[in-house]
Amino acid sequence: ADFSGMWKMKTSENFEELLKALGVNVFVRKIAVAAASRPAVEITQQGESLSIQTSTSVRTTHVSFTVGQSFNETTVDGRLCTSTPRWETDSKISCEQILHKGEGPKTAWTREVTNDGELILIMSAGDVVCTRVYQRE
Ligand code: R12
Repeated sequence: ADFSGMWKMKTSENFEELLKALGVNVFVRKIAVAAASRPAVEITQQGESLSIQTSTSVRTTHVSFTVGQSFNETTVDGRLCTSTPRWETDSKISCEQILHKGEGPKTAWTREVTNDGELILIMSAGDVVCTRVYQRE
């Protein structure tokens, strides 16, 4: 599947609940939720290698990885982790995260491009699942 493009978010469910499950305090949470309601996501892909830049007014992250190879990133609340991405289907990447330090709920994400050309990002922390749907700009 082709993840490349500039993506804009259409819907988001449970983002605040996700941050709450990660222990983000209410003050930071409100700011993060507001900022994350208007993200700009740019993905470039060459074969199995993806580069994903996610920009908001308070935080921008950039990850580059090859599916099948572990890499370092940060969890959505900014903690360093090792991530292991794999193909769940030929259009869905599933990634488990292991914290470098400390404890917290188990985190993971999946990114899938659907038949109708939407990008679905699912982030989880323990039992809490956040679903964000993007369309190409
Ligand atoms: C914290 C600090 C910050 C944030 C948090 C804790 C903000 C995080 C943001 C995340 C956005 C994620 C997106 C994901 C996506 C936009 C704004 C949570 C700044 O301690 O859609 O891919 C300092």
